Order: sequence, then structure tokens, then C-alpha cells
Amino acid sequence: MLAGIVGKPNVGKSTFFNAATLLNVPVANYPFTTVKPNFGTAYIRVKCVHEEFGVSDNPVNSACVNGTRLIPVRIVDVAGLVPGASKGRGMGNKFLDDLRQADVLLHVVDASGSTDEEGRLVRPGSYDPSKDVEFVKEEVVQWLLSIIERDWSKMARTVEAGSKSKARIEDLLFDKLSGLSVSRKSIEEAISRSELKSDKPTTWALEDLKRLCQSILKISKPFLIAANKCDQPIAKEIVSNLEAKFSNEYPIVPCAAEAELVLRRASERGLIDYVPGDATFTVRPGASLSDAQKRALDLIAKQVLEIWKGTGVQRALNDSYLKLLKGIVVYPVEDESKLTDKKGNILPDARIMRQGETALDLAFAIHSELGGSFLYAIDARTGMRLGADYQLKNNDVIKVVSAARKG
Ligand SMILES: Nc1nc2c(ncn2[C@@H]2O[C@H](COP(=O)(O)OP(=O)(O)OP(=O)(O)O)[C@@H](O)[C@H]2O)c(=O)[nH]1
Ligand SMILES: [Mg+2]
Repeated sequence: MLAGIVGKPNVGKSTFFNAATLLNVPVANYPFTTVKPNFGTAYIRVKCVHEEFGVSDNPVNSACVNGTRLIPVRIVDVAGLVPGASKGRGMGNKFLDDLRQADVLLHVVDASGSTDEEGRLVRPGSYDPSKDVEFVKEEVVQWLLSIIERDWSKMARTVEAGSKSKARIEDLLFDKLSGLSVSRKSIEEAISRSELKSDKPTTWALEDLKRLCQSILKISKPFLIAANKCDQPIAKEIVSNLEAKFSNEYPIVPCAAEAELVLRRASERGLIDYVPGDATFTVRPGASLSDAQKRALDLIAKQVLEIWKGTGVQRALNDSYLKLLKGIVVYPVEDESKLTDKKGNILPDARIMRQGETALDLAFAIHSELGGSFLYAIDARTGMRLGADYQLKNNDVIKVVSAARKG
């Protein structure tokens, strides 16, 4: 699974990415600072199961801080997009192609209203970011439409040509969208939601195709709005406006990406105790803070944490993976009684899987070889054997037994 960060230039996409991954990539207050996509690892925050099992753990693929598990997920930061991008304006379609693999889109908007539609700085509050919510979605729809429209009439005619080819429009669309992280099932669902006759695609008008694209996106690449720069006082009013207009359609999470970055850096340097997603931080005893550092931390406490109960960056990530993508957490182990891997690490790994995925999917996610030689799985809580089609549950601790590894 991959989360893509989208938005017009200069709204704080790279700052959000840096905060989420704590990597350093160029950030500046002018448009199009980012040109090439940056891929990185962000983390999902959940309550770890080690307390429930009464053990202390040795995480390997993840981290555990005082009972909070931080589980790695992939995230990509791309170039900013401007109105008309799908027709080649600004950086054009390039950024959209960088989002092909994304399963969820984190749309960062400037909730301080201080950047115009092209990302140029303007007086705070003078630009309404609702316009960005609309145009960014429209650009992504147009991009998908431009892919589907290519050879559309030929494709539609093939379906209706008769019995020999037996081509289904669902299959042809699936082939066309291969590499875009869109499943066959979501295409079928989108066609049915759009109330289109799948045996008569030649009758679908351009408007129908557009509705179909909207449905495919809603199912396969849902949006979350990260209302950034909410450390600015004006953001309160703008966030309320965004909520009034769009909360039925999208989750909206107020964010202060820059504040999150400061907190993570201070925590990395051992100056404060702060776990991403916390609503507070504490200065470590004996930490020597400069006056400027003290002022910056005070400001974050007053203008961000007290008002918004967190910087929102972690919440945006969690909501994307756990709510929009219906992610669940599964802990694979090699020894189900000791909860260890081969080396004896307790509860070493935690993975985000999707609701509806099975024990076999988990085996494949760990390693294709493990999937290929899957025999059965074991639930560490009950000791029960689980078949290939067992549906994973949140917080399952599971051993996969395969022909390759048996004995
Ligand atoms: N006040 C405030 N400013 C922020 C915040 N996040 C980012 N900024 C500022 O916004 C400007 C743009 O940040 P970037 O992260 O480079 O924005 P971007 O969306 O990646 O921009 P492009 O790569 O040009 O599309 C910089 O001056 C940041 O310091 C925030 O949470 N609050
Ligand atoms: Mg950038």
C-alpha cells in the first residue's frame, strides 16, 4: 500500500513528507521546489499487543515506545499541481504519473489561505483553499479520463462485436489501468455504481466516462484532506469552512506539518519526549535548550497542541491507512508459543494488511515463497489452525506454516 501526497505548489507537501518520514528533502517557500517524486517510509501508530500478552517485545521492522507500536508504511511526495495540469500546465501530467501506484491520496491544502491557486504567496486568509479541493480532484479525474479515453471507441466496439472475442469491458478497462493500483473488483463496482450497462459501452457518453472515473477514484484512490499550516490563527475559520463544505465527502484533518517536523527533530536529538501523534511533549530533564528553541517549542504548545490536540500529521497518516484503506494490524511470528522470530525476538514484526485479506495473503506479503508453499497458519492466542482463506482480524498474532519451512 502506498499513500501519495498531492496538492498545489507551496502548501507544505514536502514538509509533511519530511515530518512523516524524518528524511531531509528540499523545502522552500516558492512553487515547484519538488520536481522528482520522493519515496519514503512513514509510520502508523497503534497500541501494541505486547501488554496484552504480558511480555516485553523486541521490534525489528517497527518500533515500540511505551506500548505504542509504530509500523512502517510507504509514502510518496510529488511535484505540486496547478489548474490545467492534466492538460500539461505547470509540471503537467508527470506528477500524476508519479501517483499511479498510490492507494490513497493525502491532499495537502493551505489552511492559512496564504497561497494562491498557483502556489504564490498572498496575504493570509485572502485565498479560499476550498477551490483547491475542487480543482485537484478535477485534475486527477481528468488524468484518469485521459487514460480511459485513449482508444475508447475501439474498445467499446470490441465488447459489442459479438461472441468470438467474449471481451468484457471490465477486463479491458482493468488491462488499460494496469499499474494504477486499481483492482478488477473496483472497476466492476464503479461500473455498477455509475449505473452503466456493461454490455453496451458504445452508448456511454463522455459524461458517463467521467462519472465512471470519479467512482473508480473514490473506490481505488480515496482522498483525505490535510488542512495544513493550522498553526496560523486564521486557520481556525478556514478549517471550519472546509469542514462545512466537504466533511460529508472527505475526512478533513487539521495539520501543522512544520510543528511536527520541529517536534520530531527535537525528540531525535533527545531534547524532548514526544511520540508522533501525542497531544503534548515534555522537555527532558537536563536538556539544554537555546532561547530560540524554547520559544519555538512554546509556540507549538500554545498555537498547535493546545488548540488542535496534536499536529495532525500522525492522525492524517493513521486515518488514511486505517480508516480509508481499512487497514488492520497483524503480527507474524515464527514460534507461536514464544511469539518470536527465528532469532528469538519477541513480536518482531507488525504489518498493515487490509480488512478482508486472508492468512494466505499474509504469507504472500511476508514472502512470495512462503505464500507459494503455504500449508496452514496458527493463531497464537488460541493455538488453533487456520486455513488459507481465514480472514485476518486486527491485532492477530499469526504463524505461517509452509512446506518450504516445515521441519
Ligand atoms: N506556517 C506554516 N508553514 C508551513 C507549514 N508547512 C510548510 N510550511 C511552509 O510552506 C512553504 C512550502 O513548503 P514545502 O513543504 O516546500 O511545500 P510543497 O507543497 O512541497 O511545495 P512544492 O514542492 O513547491 O510543490 C515553506 O515555506 C514551508 O516552511 C506549516 O505547518 N505551517
Ligand atoms: Mg515539495
